[in-house]
Amino acid sequence: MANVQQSTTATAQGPIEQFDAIVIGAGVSGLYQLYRLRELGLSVRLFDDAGGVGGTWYWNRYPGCRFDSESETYGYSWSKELLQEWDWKEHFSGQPENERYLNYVADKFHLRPHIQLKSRVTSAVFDEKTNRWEIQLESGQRARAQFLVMAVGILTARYTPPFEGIESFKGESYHTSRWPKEKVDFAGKRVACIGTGATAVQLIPLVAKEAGHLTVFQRTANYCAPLRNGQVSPETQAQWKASYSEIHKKCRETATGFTHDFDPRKAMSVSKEERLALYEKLWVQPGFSKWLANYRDIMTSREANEDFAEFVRNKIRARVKDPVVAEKLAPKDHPFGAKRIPLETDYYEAYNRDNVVLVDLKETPIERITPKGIKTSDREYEFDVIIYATGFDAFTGALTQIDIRGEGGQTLKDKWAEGPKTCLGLQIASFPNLFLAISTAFGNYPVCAEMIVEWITDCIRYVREKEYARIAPTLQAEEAWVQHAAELAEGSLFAAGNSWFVGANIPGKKRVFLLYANTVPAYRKRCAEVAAKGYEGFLLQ
Ligand code: NA7
Repeated sequence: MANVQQSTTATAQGPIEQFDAIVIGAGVSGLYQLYRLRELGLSVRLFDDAGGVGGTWYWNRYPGCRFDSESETYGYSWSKELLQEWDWKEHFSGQPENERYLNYVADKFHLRPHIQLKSRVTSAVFDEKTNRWEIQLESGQRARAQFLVMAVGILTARYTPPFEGIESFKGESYHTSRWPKEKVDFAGKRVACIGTGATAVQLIPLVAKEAGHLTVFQRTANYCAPLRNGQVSPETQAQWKASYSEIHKKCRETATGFTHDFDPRKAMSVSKEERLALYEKLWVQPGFSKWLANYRDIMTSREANEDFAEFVRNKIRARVKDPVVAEKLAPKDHPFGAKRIPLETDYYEAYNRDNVVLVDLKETPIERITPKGIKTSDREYEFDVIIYATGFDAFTGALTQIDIRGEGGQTLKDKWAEGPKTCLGLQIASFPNLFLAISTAFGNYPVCAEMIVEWITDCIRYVREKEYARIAPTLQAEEAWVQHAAELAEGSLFAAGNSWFVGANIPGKKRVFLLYANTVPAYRKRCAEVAAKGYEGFLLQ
Protein backbone atom coordinates (compact mmCIF):
# COMPACT_ATOMS: atom_id res chain seq x y z
CA MET A 1 0.00 0.00 0.00
CA ALA A 2 1.38 3.36 -0.97
CA ASN A 3 1.34 6.40 1.24
CA VAL A 4 -0.10 9.49 -0.30
CA GLN A 5 2.76 11.81 0.38
CA GLN A 6 1.33 15.11 1.35
CA SER A 7 0.59 16.84 -1.95
CA THR A 8 -1.50 19.55 -3.49
CA THR A 9 -3.85 19.06 -6.41
CA ALA A 10 -4.96 21.99 -8.54
CA THR A 11 -8.70 21.98 -9.27
CA ALA A 12 -11.09 24.35 -10.95
CA GLN A 13 -12.12 25.54 -7.43
CA GLY A 14 -8.50 26.12 -6.35
CA PRO A 15 -5.75 23.95 -4.81
CA ILE A 16 -6.65 21.03 -2.53
CA GLU A 17 -4.08 19.56 -0.19
CA GLN A 18 -4.03 15.74 -0.05
CA PHE A 19 -3.23 13.65 3.01
CA ASP A 20 -3.63 10.05 4.11
CA ALA A 21 -5.54 11.21 7.17
CA ILE A 22 -7.04 14.35 8.61
CA VAL A 23 -7.59 14.76 12.33
CA ILE A 24 -9.89 17.47 13.68
CA GLY A 25 -9.15 18.66 17.21
CA ALA A 26 -5.87 19.27 19.07
CA GLY A 27 -6.94 18.08 22.51
CA VAL A 28 -5.99 14.99 24.49
CA SER A 29 -7.35 12.57 21.86
CA GLY A 30 -6.38 14.51 18.74
CA LEU A 31 -2.73 14.99 19.68
CA TYR A 32 -2.32 11.32 20.49
CA GLN A 33 -4.15 10.33 17.28
CA LEU A 34 -1.82 12.52 15.25
CA TYR A 35 1.19 10.95 16.95
CA ARG A 36 -0.02 7.39 16.30
CA LEU A 37 -0.92 8.00 12.65
CA ARG A 38 2.44 9.67 12.00
CA GLU A 39 4.07 6.64 13.63
CA LEU A 40 2.22 4.46 11.08
CA GLY A 41 3.92 6.49 8.37
CA LEU A 42 0.85 8.38 7.20
CA SER A 43 0.77 11.94 5.97
CA VAL A 44 -1.54 13.69 8.42
CA ARG A 45 -2.85 17.19 8.98
CA LEU A 46 -4.57 18.15 12.19
CA PHE A 47 -6.90 21.15 12.10
CA ASP A 48 -8.16 23.04 15.13
CA ASP A 49 -10.22 26.15 15.50
CA ALA A 50 -8.24 27.32 18.55
CA GLY A 51 -5.18 29.53 18.63
CA GLY A 52 -3.18 26.86 20.44
CA VAL A 53 -3.19 23.15 21.22
CA GLY A 54 -5.01 21.76 24.26
CA GLY A 55 -8.67 21.37 23.25
CA THR A 56 -10.67 21.60 26.48
CA TRP A 57 -7.54 22.89 28.23
CA TYR A 58 -7.14 25.65 25.69
CA TRP A 59 -10.71 26.95 25.82
CA ASN A 60 -11.72 26.49 29.46
CA ARG A 61 -9.54 29.02 31.29
CA TYR A 62 -12.05 30.27 33.83
CA PRO A 63 -10.83 30.73 37.43
CA GLY A 64 -10.56 27.41 39.24
CA CYS A 65 -10.63 25.24 36.09
CA ARG A 66 -8.91 21.93 36.77
CA PHE A 67 -9.42 18.25 36.30
CA ASP A 68 -11.18 16.03 38.82
CA SER A 69 -9.11 13.02 37.82
CA GLU A 70 -5.96 12.39 39.83
CA SER A 71 -3.07 13.96 37.92
CA GLU A 72 -1.05 10.74 37.92
CA THR A 73 -3.89 9.01 36.07
CA TYR A 74 -4.70 11.87 33.70
CA GLY A 75 -1.32 12.18 31.93
CA TYR A 76 -0.72 10.04 28.85
CA SER A 77 0.42 6.54 29.71
CA TRP A 78 1.97 5.72 26.33
CA SER A 79 5.39 7.32 26.68
CA LYS A 80 7.62 6.14 29.50
CA GLU A 81 9.96 9.02 28.75
CA LEU A 82 7.20 11.58 29.05
CA LEU A 83 6.01 10.02 32.31
CA GLN A 84 9.48 10.37 33.77
CA GLU A 85 10.04 13.89 32.47
CA TRP A 86 6.81 15.52 33.53
CA ASP A 87 6.25 16.66 37.12
CA TRP A 88 2.64 17.29 38.12
CA LYS A 89 2.49 20.12 40.64
CA GLU A 90 -0.95 19.45 42.10
CA HIS A 91 -2.89 16.27 42.81
CA PHE A 92 -5.69 17.66 40.62
CA SER A 93 -3.93 19.78 38.10
CA GLY A 94 -5.24 23.17 36.99
CA GLN A 95 -5.86 24.51 33.50
CA PRO A 96 -2.63 26.51 33.07
CA GLU A 97 -0.52 23.46 33.88
CA ASN A 98 -2.68 21.16 31.75
CA GLU A 99 -2.31 23.48 28.77
CA ARG A 100 1.46 23.61 29.35
CA TYR A 101 1.54 19.80 29.48
CA LEU A 102 -0.21 19.39 26.13
CA ASN A 103 2.07 22.01 24.57
CA TYR A 104 5.05 20.12 25.95
CA VAL A 105 3.70 16.94 24.31
CA ALA A 106 3.21 18.73 20.97
CA ASP A 107 6.84 19.90 21.06
CA LYS A 108 8.41 16.75 22.41
CA PHE A 109 6.82 14.54 19.77
CA HIS A 110 7.37 17.02 16.91
CA LEU A 111 3.67 17.33 16.22
CA ARG A 112 3.52 21.05 15.42
CA PRO A 113 4.53 20.85 11.73
CA HIS A 114 1.39 18.74 11.18
CA ILE A 115 -0.99 21.02 13.05
CA GLN A 116 -2.86 23.93 11.51
CA LEU A 117 -4.45 26.17 14.16
CA LYS A 118 -7.10 28.90 13.86
CA SER A 119 -8.78 26.68 11.29
CA ARG A 120 -12.48 26.08 11.75
CA VAL A 121 -13.74 23.12 9.74
CA THR A 122 -17.20 23.87 8.35
CA SER A 123 -17.88 20.83 6.17
CA ALA A 124 -16.68 17.28 5.51
CA VAL A 125 -18.02 15.45 2.46
CA PHE A 126 -17.33 11.83 1.47
CA ASP A 127 -16.54 11.25 -2.20
CA GLU A 128 -17.75 7.73 -3.01
CA LYS A 129 -15.77 7.50 -6.25
CA THR A 130 -12.38 8.12 -4.68
CA ASN A 131 -13.17 7.05 -1.10
CA ARG A 132 -11.82 10.33 0.16
CA TRP A 133 -13.15 12.89 2.61
CA GLU A 134 -12.95 16.49 1.53
CA ILE A 135 -13.04 19.04 4.28
CA GLN A 136 -13.52 22.76 3.95
CA LEU A 137 -12.48 25.45 6.40
CA GLU A 138 -14.20 28.72 7.15
CA SER A 139 -11.43 30.41 5.16
CA GLY A 140 -12.39 28.41 2.06
CA GLN A 141 -9.24 26.26 2.28
CA ARG A 142 -9.88 22.62 1.35
CA ALA A 143 -8.08 19.36 2.06
CA ARG A 144 -8.67 15.69 1.24
CA ALA A 145 -7.79 12.44 2.92
CA GLN A 146 -8.81 8.80 2.92
CA PHE A 147 -9.39 8.82 6.69
CA LEU A 148 -11.04 11.48 8.77
CA VAL A 149 -10.78 11.34 12.56
CA MET A 150 -13.06 13.58 14.57
CA ALA A 151 -11.25 14.25 17.85
CA VAL A 152 -13.53 17.14 18.72
CA GLY A 153 -14.17 16.30 22.37
CA ILE A 154 -17.38 15.40 24.14
CA LEU A 155 -17.95 18.78 25.85
CA THR A 156 -16.97 21.31 23.20
CA ALA A 157 -20.02 22.96 21.65
CA ARG A 158 -20.81 25.62 24.22
CA TYR A 159 -24.40 26.17 25.23
CA THR A 160 -25.80 29.58 26.09
CA PRO A 161 -29.53 29.54 26.84
CA PRO A 162 -31.45 31.67 24.35
CA PHE A 163 -32.56 34.19 26.98
CA GLU A 164 -34.54 37.04 25.56
CA GLY A 165 -32.60 40.31 25.53
CA ILE A 166 -29.21 38.59 25.90
CA GLU A 167 -27.54 41.01 23.47
CA SER A 168 -28.93 44.05 25.25
CA PHE A 169 -26.79 43.66 28.41
CA LYS A 170 -24.43 46.65 28.70
CA GLY A 171 -21.91 45.04 31.08
CA GLU A 172 -19.35 42.28 30.46
CA SER A 173 -20.58 38.75 29.55
CA TYR A 174 -18.48 35.60 29.58
CA HIS A 175 -19.17 31.95 28.83
CA THR A 176 -16.89 29.79 30.95
CA SER A 177 -15.76 27.72 27.97
CA ARG A 178 -14.64 30.80 26.01
CA TRP A 179 -12.87 32.60 28.82
CA PRO A 180 -10.43 35.36 27.78
CA LYS A 181 -6.69 34.82 28.13
CA GLU A 182 -6.36 38.12 29.97
CA LYS A 183 -7.36 38.13 33.63
CA VAL A 184 -10.95 39.21 34.20
CA ASP A 185 -11.06 41.77 36.98
CA PHE A 186 -13.96 41.21 39.36
CA ALA A 187 -12.75 43.54 42.12
CA GLY A 188 -15.63 45.55 43.52
CA LYS A 189 -18.00 44.42 40.75
CA ARG A 190 -21.52 43.05 40.92
CA VAL A 191 -21.25 39.64 39.33
CA ALA A 192 -23.88 37.07 38.27
CA CYS A 193 -23.18 33.40 37.68
CA ILE A 194 -25.87 31.43 35.84
CA GLY A 195 -25.48 27.69 36.40
CA THR A 196 -24.28 25.45 39.22
CA GLY A 197 -22.71 22.54 37.31
CA ALA A 198 -19.14 21.25 37.68
CA THR A 199 -17.75 24.39 36.03
CA ALA A 200 -19.63 26.90 38.21
CA VAL A 201 -18.75 24.91 41.33
CA GLN A 202 -15.04 25.39 40.55
CA LEU A 203 -15.45 29.05 39.71
CA ILE A 204 -17.87 30.36 42.37
CA PRO A 205 -15.59 30.19 45.47
CA LEU A 206 -12.83 32.10 43.68
CA VAL A 207 -15.06 34.77 42.14
CA ALA A 208 -16.84 35.16 45.50
CA LYS A 209 -13.54 36.11 47.13
CA GLU A 210 -12.76 38.73 44.53
CA ALA A 211 -16.08 40.26 43.52
CA GLY A 212 -17.86 43.07 45.31
CA HIS A 213 -21.00 40.95 45.20
CA LEU A 214 -21.88 37.60 43.60
CA THR A 215 -25.38 36.35 42.80
CA VAL A 216 -25.63 32.68 41.85
CA PHE A 217 -28.63 31.63 39.76
CA GLN A 218 -29.32 27.95 40.42
CA ARG A 219 -31.86 25.86 38.52
CA THR A 220 -30.87 22.44 39.87
CA ALA A 221 -28.83 21.82 42.98
CA ASN A 222 -25.97 19.35 42.64
CA TYR A 223 -24.44 16.80 44.97
CA CYS A 224 -20.97 18.35 45.26
CA ALA A 225 -18.24 16.48 47.08
CA PRO A 226 -14.89 17.72 48.39
CA LEU A 227 -12.02 17.50 45.90
CA ARG A 228 -9.27 17.67 48.54
CA ASN A 229 -6.56 18.93 46.23
CA GLY A 230 -2.99 19.58 47.35
CA GLN A 231 0.57 20.13 46.18
CA VAL A 232 2.49 17.04 45.09
CA SER A 233 5.49 16.46 47.34
CA PRO A 234 8.83 15.41 45.83
CA GLU A 235 8.42 12.03 47.60
CA THR A 236 5.00 11.42 46.00
CA GLN A 237 6.32 12.53 42.61
CA ALA A 238 9.16 10.02 42.90
CA GLN A 239 6.75 7.34 44.05
CA TRP A 240 4.48 7.90 41.01
CA LYS A 241 7.42 7.80 38.66
CA ALA A 242 8.55 4.50 40.16
CA SER A 243 5.11 2.95 39.93
CA TYR A 244 3.45 4.29 36.78
CA SER A 245 3.12 0.82 35.29
CA GLU A 246 1.10 -0.34 38.33
CA ILE A 247 -0.98 2.86 38.35
CA HIS A 248 -1.88 2.38 34.68
CA LYS A 249 -2.52 -1.33 35.14
CA LYS A 250 -4.98 -0.48 37.89
CA CYS A 251 -6.69 2.13 35.71
CA ARG A 252 -7.10 -0.48 32.98
CA GLU A 253 -8.74 -2.90 35.42
CA THR A 254 -11.19 -0.74 37.37
CA ALA A 255 -14.75 -0.12 36.21
CA THR A 256 -14.22 3.55 35.42
CA GLY A 257 -10.54 3.90 34.50
CA PHE A 258 -9.59 5.53 37.80
CA THR A 259 -7.60 4.01 40.62
CA HIS A 260 -10.86 4.07 42.64
CA ASP A 261 -12.90 0.92 42.46
CA PHE A 262 -16.36 0.05 43.75
CA ASP A 263 -16.80 -1.79 47.03
CA PRO A 264 -17.87 -5.30 45.98
CA ARG A 265 -20.75 -5.34 48.49
CA LYS A 266 -24.28 -4.09 48.05
CA ALA A 267 -25.05 -1.15 50.32
CA MET A 268 -28.03 -2.69 52.08
CA SER A 269 -26.21 -5.95 52.72
CA VAL A 270 -24.25 -4.26 55.50
CA SER A 271 -25.44 -2.54 58.69
CA LYS A 272 -26.26 1.15 58.89
CA GLU A 273 -23.18 1.73 61.08
CA GLU A 274 -20.92 -0.01 58.59
CA ARG A 275 -22.38 1.96 55.69
CA LEU A 276 -21.85 5.23 57.53
CA ALA A 277 -18.29 4.23 58.35
CA LEU A 278 -17.53 3.67 54.66
CA TYR A 279 -19.23 6.94 53.65
CA GLU A 280 -17.18 8.89 56.21
CA LYS A 281 -14.00 7.17 55.09
CA LEU A 282 -14.68 8.00 51.44
CA TRP A 283 -15.68 11.56 52.28
CA VAL A 284 -12.21 12.46 53.58
CA GLN A 285 -10.48 10.92 50.58
CA PRO A 286 -9.60 13.03 47.55
CA GLY A 287 -11.30 12.84 44.15
CA PHE A 288 -14.18 10.70 42.97
CA SER A 289 -13.76 7.99 45.61
CA LYS A 290 -17.13 9.02 47.14
CA TRP A 291 -18.81 8.01 43.91
CA LEU A 292 -16.58 5.41 42.34
CA ALA A 293 -15.37 3.56 45.44
CA ASN A 294 -18.85 3.44 46.95
CA TYR A 295 -21.01 0.30 47.22
CA ARG A 296 -21.29 -1.39 43.86
CA ASP A 297 -25.05 -0.86 43.58
CA ILE A 298 -24.95 2.90 44.15
CA MET A 299 -25.93 3.53 40.53
CA THR A 300 -28.39 0.66 40.17
CA SER A 301 -30.34 0.51 43.45
CA ARG A 302 -32.59 3.46 44.31
CA GLU A 303 -32.46 2.49 47.98
CA ALA A 304 -28.65 2.34 48.09
CA ASN A 305 -28.42 5.58 46.15
CA GLU A 306 -30.86 7.43 48.42
CA ASP A 307 -28.98 6.24 51.50
CA PHE A 308 -25.81 7.93 50.31
CA ALA A 309 -27.68 10.92 48.83
CA GLU A 310 -29.07 11.73 52.28
CA PHE A 311 -25.57 11.43 53.76
CA VAL A 312 -24.37 14.03 51.22
CA ARG A 313 -27.35 16.32 51.92
CA ASN A 314 -26.44 16.24 55.61
CA LYS A 315 -22.86 17.18 54.77
CA ILE A 316 -24.20 20.18 52.83
CA ARG A 317 -26.53 21.15 55.68
CA ALA A 318 -23.59 21.04 58.09
CA ARG A 319 -21.54 23.44 55.99
CA VAL A 320 -24.08 26.10 55.04
CA LYS A 321 -25.00 28.37 57.95
CA ASP A 322 -28.39 29.60 56.72
CA PRO A 323 -30.75 26.58 56.87
CA VAL A 324 -32.99 28.00 54.12
CA VAL A 325 -30.03 28.36 51.75
CA ALA A 326 -28.75 24.94 52.78
CA GLU A 327 -32.05 23.29 51.80
CA LYS A 328 -31.93 25.01 48.42
CA LEU A 329 -28.41 23.68 47.88
CA ALA A 330 -29.32 20.11 48.92
CA PRO A 331 -30.61 18.22 45.86
CA LYS A 332 -33.80 16.23 46.22
CA ASP A 333 -35.00 15.90 42.64
CA HIS A 334 -32.52 13.39 41.22
CA PRO A 335 -30.42 10.47 42.42
CA PHE A 336 -26.79 10.95 43.44
CA GLY A 337 -24.63 10.61 40.30
CA ALA A 338 -27.52 11.01 37.84
CA LYS A 339 -25.85 14.32 37.09
CA ARG A 340 -22.06 14.54 36.98
CA ILE A 341 -20.82 14.99 40.57
CA PRO A 342 -18.92 18.29 40.82
CA LEU A 343 -15.86 18.15 43.03
CA GLU A 344 -15.33 21.31 45.04
CA THR A 345 -13.06 23.36 47.24
CA ASP A 346 -14.88 25.74 49.61
CA TYR A 347 -17.98 25.77 47.39
CA TYR A 348 -20.55 25.58 50.17
CA GLU A 349 -18.61 28.02 52.38
CA ALA A 350 -18.97 30.61 49.60
CA TYR A 351 -22.68 30.83 50.51
CA ASN A 352 -21.74 31.78 54.09
CA ARG A 353 -20.14 34.99 52.83
CA ASP A 354 -21.96 38.31 53.17
CA ASN A 355 -21.35 39.15 49.51
CA VAL A 356 -22.91 35.97 48.03
CA VAL A 357 -26.60 35.38 47.36
CA LEU A 358 -28.30 32.29 45.93
CA VAL A 359 -31.33 32.73 43.66
CA ASP A 360 -33.44 29.60 43.20
CA LEU A 361 -34.66 29.62 39.59
CA LYS A 362 -37.24 26.95 40.36
CA GLU A 363 -39.00 29.56 42.52
CA THR A 364 -38.26 32.62 40.37
CA PRO A 365 -37.20 31.72 36.82
CA ILE A 366 -35.18 34.05 34.60
CA GLU A 367 -37.53 35.95 32.30
CA ARG A 368 -35.00 37.94 30.33
CA ILE A 369 -31.63 39.61 30.28
CA THR A 370 -31.93 43.39 30.44
CA PRO A 371 -29.44 46.17 29.63
CA LYS A 372 -28.74 46.40 33.38
CA GLY A 373 -28.77 42.75 34.37
CA ILE A 374 -31.17 39.82 34.88
CA LYS A 375 -34.94 39.95 35.30
CA THR A 376 -36.48 37.01 37.13
CA SER A 377 -40.18 36.50 37.75
CA ASP A 378 -39.99 38.60 40.92
CA ARG A 379 -37.43 41.37 40.31
CA GLU A 380 -34.62 42.82 38.25
CA TYR A 381 -31.01 42.34 39.45
CA GLU A 382 -28.32 44.77 38.30
CA PHE A 383 -24.84 43.52 37.35
CA ASP A 384 -21.52 44.62 35.95
CA VAL A 385 -20.62 41.09 34.82
CA ILE A 386 -22.71 38.04 33.82
CA ILE A 387 -20.99 34.65 33.75
CA TYR A 388 -22.73 31.94 31.75
CA ALA A 389 -21.62 28.61 33.27
CA THR A 390 -24.35 26.93 31.28
CA GLY A 391 -22.52 23.97 29.81
CA PHE A 392 -22.36 22.23 26.46
CA ASP A 393 -24.36 20.52 23.76
CA ALA A 394 -22.55 17.31 24.66
CA PHE A 395 -21.15 14.77 22.17
CA THR A 396 -23.44 15.44 19.19
CA GLY A 397 -23.13 19.27 19.22
CA ALA A 398 -19.52 19.53 18.07
CA LEU A 399 -20.16 17.02 15.27
CA THR A 400 -23.47 18.23 13.90
CA GLN A 401 -22.29 21.84 13.78
CA ILE A 402 -19.99 20.66 10.97
CA ASP A 403 -21.84 19.84 7.74
CA ILE A 404 -20.79 16.17 7.55
CA ARG A 405 -22.10 14.22 4.54
CA GLY A 406 -21.62 10.50 4.00
CA GLU A 407 -22.78 8.09 1.29
CA GLY A 408 -25.54 9.40 -0.95
CA GLY A 409 -25.01 12.90 0.47
CA GLN A 410 -26.77 11.95 3.73
CA THR A 411 -26.04 14.50 6.45
CA LEU A 412 -25.01 13.44 9.93
CA LYS A 413 -27.48 15.93 11.33
CA ASP A 414 -30.35 14.12 9.58
CA LYS A 415 -29.05 10.70 10.48
CA TRP A 416 -28.83 11.70 14.14
CA ALA A 417 -32.12 13.60 14.32
CA GLU A 418 -33.49 10.97 16.71
CA GLY A 419 -30.25 10.66 18.67
CA PRO A 420 -26.71 9.55 17.82
CA LYS A 421 -26.26 6.22 16.05
CA THR A 422 -22.82 4.63 15.98
CA CYS A 423 -21.19 1.27 16.22
CA LEU A 424 -19.02 1.05 19.37
CA GLY A 425 -19.20 4.85 19.51
CA LEU A 426 -16.38 4.77 16.96
CA GLN A 427 -17.85 4.62 13.46
CA ILE A 428 -21.12 5.39 11.71
CA ALA A 429 -22.92 3.33 9.05
CA SER A 430 -22.85 5.06 5.64
CA PHE A 431 -20.00 7.35 6.76
CA PRO A 432 -17.01 5.22 5.69
CA ASN A 433 -13.50 5.95 6.94
CA LEU A 434 -14.89 8.47 9.42
CA PHE A 435 -13.79 7.76 12.99
CA LEU A 436 -14.96 9.30 16.25
CA ALA A 437 -12.03 9.70 18.62
CA ILE A 438 -14.46 10.97 21.27
CA SER A 439 -14.75 8.75 24.27
CA THR A 440 -18.30 7.86 25.23
CA ALA A 441 -17.14 5.33 27.80
CA PHE A 442 -18.10 6.30 31.33
CA GLY A 443 -14.76 6.89 32.92
CA ASN A 444 -11.49 8.75 33.27
CA TYR A 445 -11.33 10.57 29.95
CA PRO A 446 -7.67 10.18 28.91
CA VAL A 447 -7.62 6.50 29.86
CA CYS A 448 -10.61 5.89 27.57
CA ALA A 449 -9.32 8.26 24.89
CA GLU A 450 -6.02 6.38 24.62
CA MET A 451 -7.92 3.15 24.19
CA ILE A 452 -10.07 4.41 21.33
CA VAL A 453 -7.20 6.18 19.57
CA GLU A 454 -5.33 2.87 19.62
CA TRP A 455 -8.39 1.03 18.27
CA ILE A 456 -8.74 3.57 15.44
CA THR A 457 -5.02 3.36 14.64
CA ASP A 458 -5.13 -0.45 14.48
CA CYS A 459 -8.23 -0.29 12.30
CA ILE A 460 -6.63 2.11 9.82
CA ARG A 461 -3.51 -0.05 9.75
CA TYR A 462 -5.66 -3.11 9.01
CA VAL A 463 -7.57 -1.40 6.20
CA ARG A 464 -4.33 -0.30 4.57
CA GLU A 465 -2.49 -3.58 5.02
CA LYS A 466 -5.38 -5.54 3.52
CA GLU A 467 -5.58 -2.96 0.75
CA TYR A 468 -9.20 -2.06 1.34
CA ALA A 469 -10.39 1.36 0.32
CA ARG A 470 -12.99 1.87 3.02
CA ILE A 471 -14.53 0.62 6.24
CA ALA A 472 -17.89 1.36 7.88
CA PRO A 473 -20.20 -0.59 10.16
CA THR A 474 -23.19 -2.34 8.64
CA LEU A 475 -26.56 -0.87 9.46
CA GLN A 476 -27.42 -4.06 11.39
CA ALA A 477 -24.29 -3.86 13.53
CA GLU A 478 -24.99 -0.22 14.23
CA GLU A 479 -28.61 -0.90 15.21
CA ALA A 480 -27.51 -3.76 17.46
CA TRP A 481 -24.99 -1.49 19.22
CA VAL A 482 -27.51 1.33 19.68
CA GLN A 483 -30.00 -1.11 21.19
CA HIS A 484 -27.40 -2.74 23.43
CA ALA A 485 -26.25 0.67 24.72
CA ALA A 486 -29.85 1.76 25.35
CA GLU A 487 -30.59 -1.44 27.30
CA LEU A 488 -27.55 -0.89 29.51
CA ALA A 489 -28.57 2.71 30.18
CA GLU A 490 -32.10 1.65 31.12
CA GLY A 491 -30.86 -0.38 34.06
CA SER A 492 -28.75 2.45 35.45
CA LEU A 493 -29.44 5.56 37.50
CA PHE A 494 -26.94 7.50 35.37
CA ALA A 495 -29.75 8.22 32.94
CA ALA A 496 -32.24 9.30 35.64
CA GLY A 497 -31.32 13.01 35.85
CA ASN A 498 -31.91 15.94 33.50
CA SER A 499 -28.26 16.38 32.60
CA TRP A 500 -26.03 16.52 29.55
CA PHE A 501 -25.61 12.74 30.00
CA VAL A 502 -29.04 12.45 28.34
CA GLY A 503 -29.08 15.73 26.38
CA ALA A 504 -31.73 17.14 28.73
CA ASN A 505 -29.83 20.43 29.14
CA ILE A 506 -30.51 21.37 25.51
CA PRO A 507 -34.13 22.28 24.75
CA GLY A 508 -35.52 20.05 22.00
CA LYS A 509 -32.61 17.58 22.04
CA LYS A 510 -33.81 13.99 21.86
CA ARG A 511 -33.39 12.33 25.26
CA VAL A 512 -30.82 9.57 24.73
CA PHE A 513 -28.10 8.46 27.16
CA LEU A 514 -24.97 9.68 25.38
CA LEU A 515 -22.44 7.60 27.28
CA TYR A 516 -21.85 3.85 27.35
CA ALA A 517 -23.19 2.58 30.66
CA ASN A 518 -20.82 -0.34 30.98
CA THR A 519 -17.46 -0.76 32.64
CA VAL A 520 -14.37 0.45 30.82
CA PRO A 521 -12.82 -3.07 30.75
CA ALA A 522 -16.07 -4.47 29.27
CA TYR A 523 -16.02 -1.77 26.59
CA ARG A 524 -12.35 -2.40 25.84
CA LYS A 525 -13.02 -6.15 25.59
CA ARG A 526 -15.90 -5.65 23.18
CA CYS A 527 -13.89 -3.34 20.92
CA ALA A 528 -10.95 -5.74 20.96
CA GLU A 529 -13.18 -8.70 20.07
CA VAL A 530 -14.60 -6.88 17.05
CA ALA A 531 -11.07 -6.12 15.82
CA ALA A 532 -9.82 -9.65 16.51
CA LYS A 533 -12.63 -11.04 14.35
CA GLY A 534 -11.49 -8.98 11.36
CA TYR A 535 -13.82 -6.09 12.26
CA GLU A 536 -16.94 -8.14 12.66
CA GLY A 537 -20.03 -6.13 11.78
CA PHE A 538 -18.03 -3.77 9.60
CA LEU A 539 -18.13 -3.63 5.82
CA LEU A 540 -14.65 -3.61 4.25
CA GLN A 541 -14.52 -2.79 0.55
P1 NA7 B 1 -23.33 21.50 33.16
O1 NA7 B 1 -22.93 20.47 34.11
O2 NA7 B 1 -24.20 21.11 32.01
O3 NA7 B 1 -24.00 22.67 33.98
C1 NA7 B 1 -24.66 23.73 33.36
C2 NA7 B 1 -25.38 24.55 34.39
O4 NA7 B 1 -26.10 25.57 33.72
C3 NA7 B 1 -26.41 23.73 35.16
O5 NA7 B 1 -26.42 24.17 36.48
C4 NA7 B 1 -27.69 24.07 34.44
O6 NA7 B 1 -28.86 23.89 35.21
C5 NA7 B 1 -27.47 25.51 34.12
N1 NA7 B 1 -28.34 25.95 33.05
C6 NA7 B 1 -28.38 25.50 31.77
N2 NA7 B 1 -29.36 26.13 31.09
C7 NA7 B 1 -29.95 26.98 31.97
C8 NA7 B 1 -31.03 27.88 31.86
N3 NA7 B 1 -31.70 28.03 30.73
N4 NA7 B 1 -31.36 28.60 32.96
C9 NA7 B 1 -30.68 28.43 34.11
N5 NA7 B 1 -29.66 27.59 34.27
C10 NA7 B 1 -29.30 26.86 33.20
O7 NA7 B 1 -22.06 22.21 32.51
P2 NA7 B 1 -20.65 22.50 33.18
O8 NA7 B 1 -19.89 23.38 32.26
O9 NA7 B 1 -20.80 22.93 34.58
O10 NA7 B 1 -19.98 21.09 33.23
C11 NA7 B 1 -19.89 20.30 32.06
C12 NA7 B 1 -18.94 19.19 32.25
O11 NA7 B 1 -17.62 19.71 32.13
C13 NA7 B 1 -18.96 18.51 33.55
O12 NA7 B 1 -19.89 17.49 33.62
C14 NA7 B 1 -17.55 17.97 33.65
O13 NA7 B 1 -17.46 16.71 33.05
C15 NA7 B 1 -16.73 18.94 32.92
P3 NA7 B 1 -29.62 22.46 35.20
O14 NA7 B 1 -28.76 21.54 36.01
O15 NA7 B 1 -29.69 22.03 33.75
O16 NA7 B 1 -30.94 22.73 35.79
